[in-house]
Amino acid sequence: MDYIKPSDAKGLRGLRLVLTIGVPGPWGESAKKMFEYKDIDYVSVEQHPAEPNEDLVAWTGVRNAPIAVYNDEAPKTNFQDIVALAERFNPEQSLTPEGWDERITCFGISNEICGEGGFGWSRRLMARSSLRKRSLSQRETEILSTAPNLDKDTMSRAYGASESQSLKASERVLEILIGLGNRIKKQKAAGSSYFVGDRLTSCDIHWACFSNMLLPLPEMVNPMPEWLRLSYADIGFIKLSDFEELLEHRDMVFEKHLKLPLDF
Ligand SMILES: N[C@@H](CCC(=O)N[C@@H](CS)C(=O)NCC(=O)O)C(=O)O
Repeated sequence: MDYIKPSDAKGLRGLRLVLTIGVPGPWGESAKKMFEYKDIDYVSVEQHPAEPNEDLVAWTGVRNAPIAVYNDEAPKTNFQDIVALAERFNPEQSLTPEGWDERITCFGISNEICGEGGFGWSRRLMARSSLRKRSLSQRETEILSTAPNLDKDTMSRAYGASESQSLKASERVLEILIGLGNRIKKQKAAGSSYFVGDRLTSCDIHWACFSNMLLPLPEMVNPMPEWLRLSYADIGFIKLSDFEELLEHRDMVFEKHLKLPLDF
């Protein structure tokens, strides 16, 4: 993927999407896939993980990614605002259910996946502790030694959590996976392969992109750094075999609706 610098993006018009360079950040991938699905063009702007990104902050007021900036509008960083922007640009290929109940369910599911305290957020909390707690094989130690020296202070300042949230991160992840798994089983029994109704909506894309933090997509379609793959795949006491339907769902979503390989 070609990126431009924030200082160059600032003077442009149209849609500029700030993304973390070199990694499939789940929030960023979801934003990218929503725009791709709807054939909405954007210019990719670089954000460097765990760094101060001063030029980005000077332009948008925000240090991390994704950030969607359209013309002179306020930068959009929240997953829900990014879906709304994509819907505005291409309402025909809608990713939002029409019915009231279905819409609330769709955004509720996305909030469980992408919201503060949700799946991605809690997986990040797990990652901060789990790899350090268990003993690593020699191969794992070698792989982790290739990880860049990310500024841990910047990250813990950026993504604060209470002590109980940190302690309960794995349980919260499990709760969400069980909820999502039950939902997809119910939908399948009613004849649908999607989380809501009988067609693709934004929460399906959110799950497909965030599922990388349960089981990363294979190297061939997802050439992410090995150290990050190790961290994304480290799910502690959670058993992958309990969530086969969720992995089948993401494979179906990528196969039918989204482009692979991932490009970051
Ligand atoms: N603002 C997003 C969450 C963004 C987020 O957590 N971004 C992470 C992962 S994609 C990131 O930028 N990490 C790199 C960094 O913080 O430097 C939302 O609320 O939907």
